Amino acid sequence: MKGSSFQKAKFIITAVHAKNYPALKTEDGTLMPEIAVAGRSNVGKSSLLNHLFHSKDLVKTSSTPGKTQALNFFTVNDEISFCDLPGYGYAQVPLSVRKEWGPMVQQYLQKREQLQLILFLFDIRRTPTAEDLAFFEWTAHHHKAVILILTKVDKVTRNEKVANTKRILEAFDSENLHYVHYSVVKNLGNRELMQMLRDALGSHDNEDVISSP
Ligand SMILES: Nc1nc2c(ncn2[C@@H]2O[C@H](COP(=O)(O)OP(=O)(O)O)[C@@H](O)[C@H]2O)c(=O)[nH]1
Ligand SMILES: [Mg+2]
Repeated sequence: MKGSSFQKAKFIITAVHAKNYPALKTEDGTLMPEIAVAGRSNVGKSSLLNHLFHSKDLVKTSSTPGKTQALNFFTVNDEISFCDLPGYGYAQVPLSVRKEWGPMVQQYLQKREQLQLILFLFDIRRTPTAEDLAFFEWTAHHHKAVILILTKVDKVTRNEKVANTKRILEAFDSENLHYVHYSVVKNLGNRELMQMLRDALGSHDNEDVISSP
């Protein structure tokens, strides 16, 4: 990861099945390391990607949350790829559609060998439910590095921010969990997150550092 920001972001493809995932390669022919963005519907996944990409609408944000039931792939600088995962936990999505979510995301986590890092987004105003904890454990189970991104911090006071962060970290109960506070609206957390991404992908050669959850 050379630059300090993501220029030249491109939308590549929408896919549901592994056979349609794109094989994205850098100039020298190696697979691009991939970063997946995961979390509940409406938590701010697409907004975060647009913010990282300095783009207003490359990634569609949802006025009807939970509608996206597919994986969307992007590249930046022809160097790194991103996958915007479909969100879980939106009650108004029909059960038939919700049932497809698990196998789709599970398949991705299992099959995507170039997946290096999962950005797990969590709304700072919420308390983790059993569903959130199950999903979080699921990602850890696949031995991928995870960064917890606490989103929409512009919606809480300073005191709430401290108290909520403590409560959320306790609920996830994971040692060495890297986390960052984020607000797209107030432009907070971007620099810290970029540094964390650089650290995570920069240690590419060192399997131990990359794979420890
Ligand atoms: N206040 C505030 N709203 C946000 C922030 N990030 C996203 N949103 C809003 O949250 C809603 C869902 O965002 P979206 O990115 O579509 O969530 P996704 O379903 O996880 O992709 C939209 O109305 C966004 O404008 C943030 O940092 N602060
Ligand atoms: Mg979205």
